[in-house]
Amino acid sequence: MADVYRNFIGGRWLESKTGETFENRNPANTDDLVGIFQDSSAEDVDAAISAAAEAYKKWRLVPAPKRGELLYNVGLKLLEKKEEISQQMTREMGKVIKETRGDTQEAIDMSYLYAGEGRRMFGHTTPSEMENKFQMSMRIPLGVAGMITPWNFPIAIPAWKMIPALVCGNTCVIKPATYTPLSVVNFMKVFEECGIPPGVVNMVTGSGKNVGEPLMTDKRVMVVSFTGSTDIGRRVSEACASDFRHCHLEMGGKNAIMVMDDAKIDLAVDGAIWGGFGTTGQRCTAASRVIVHKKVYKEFLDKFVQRAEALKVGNGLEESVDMGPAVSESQMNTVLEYMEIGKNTDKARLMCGGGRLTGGDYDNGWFTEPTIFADVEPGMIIFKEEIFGSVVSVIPCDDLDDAIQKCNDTIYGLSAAIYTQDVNNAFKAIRDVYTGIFYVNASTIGAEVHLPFGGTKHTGNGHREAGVQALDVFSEWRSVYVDFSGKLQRAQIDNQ
Ligand code: UN1
Repeated sequence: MADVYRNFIGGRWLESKTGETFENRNPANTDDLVGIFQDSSAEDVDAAISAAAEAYKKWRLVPAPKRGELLYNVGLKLLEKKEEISQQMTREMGKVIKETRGDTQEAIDMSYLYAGEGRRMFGHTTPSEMENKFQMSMRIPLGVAGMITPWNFPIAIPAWKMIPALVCGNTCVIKPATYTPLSVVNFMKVFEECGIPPGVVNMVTGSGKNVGEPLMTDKRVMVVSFTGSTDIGRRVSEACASDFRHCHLEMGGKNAIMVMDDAKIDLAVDGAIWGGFGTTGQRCTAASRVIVHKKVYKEFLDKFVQRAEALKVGNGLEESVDMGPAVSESQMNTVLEYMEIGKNTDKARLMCGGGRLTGGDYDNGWFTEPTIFADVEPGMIIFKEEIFGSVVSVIPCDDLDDAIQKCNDTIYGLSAAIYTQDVNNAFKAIRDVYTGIFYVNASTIGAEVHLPFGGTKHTGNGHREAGVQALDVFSEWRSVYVDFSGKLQRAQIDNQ
């Protein structure tokens, strides 16, 4: 019998008031029941928000360096449990163990980075235009912060959101993705073991409709941080708009690698394989388009296809496996549909893959083939839409200008990359590609926690997570004027 996991509310592990549960199964082997989780409702969300609101009264007054120390301990504890957490993550999500170790490491990095931020969180002091007057700006917390997180980075993304929120003095209610609640349960246990006060972090599992919706609409939740689809992001934005509550949105991508005629082709192929098929293509930053200069198009394509065909697909717990399954049956079906669209509607040239992997152990999981379409053109559906699976489109281009134009020809703006040996090409692309993240001679994936993460256009709403910039999501500015002149001093008037 699989373990039953409960919600974490006010420092206690509680069953949902609904009495309902849902199953979480291993996408590489659906006979493997990972756990049973609470199928919660608005009532549970209400309890979690109440606990967070109560805990906020004290947590906001804990000195930020102390909050930072706790987060440092969270990092140490995550490190201690890294292997166990990563193994369980592969089991519930499917991506290969090397990558889940990276996912856990990203949460550790974030904890260390923000532990230090507890002693910084810089404001400004400025001279006054008056005599005997002091002024400064400082960050203040918002209150209860709500987090709605995706399944593709089951602990890294919760850490990107919760760690900065906590250091700023907010308290948190998180709704994990229904495919990956165990990783967030593990995260909550780490907080608990590090002695976080009851109610400072809370977790409610369940569906978007029954948990996500009440969380985003509750007026006590002062900021909602969401990562997921553009459609749900729009809904979060609308839910917060009427009360002017803050929201931070991190949504889709249709990221491109540009390969110029002077590129090191083998290096570019490495990047296209890693960016296209790493995490089974289920990254917001996945390299789902590769735009290749016509002079090296054939050479690149031949090598790329050869490498994709050699990828070992299977259960991500086996160290030698390169690519795991899709996270779920429905995600697999979406990807299979795009493969059909590529073949039949877009009529792109299928170079390899194009379907589901079947036979033997594959029949127990949601495995798709590494798939490459060539001669893809702007206007085709597979050029435009985010697929979130093991499908890469290769697009020919005439020169750098054409490549940049095609790279920018998308409603999204998360990540992009260029492979070139020409520094002029590289800087022109850095300037003219309109994305939040850009790589030179590296793939579209691989962001580090101390730089801002996020995108332009339909990818985001102007915010960034990670980096020092995440502080802006989870705090507000207060400007403070201290007049020690003992008399009325009127700004803009008395100093003229
Ligand atoms: C995502 O693409 O969904 O940049 C997150 C990376 C990781 C995070 C990716 N550090 O590849």
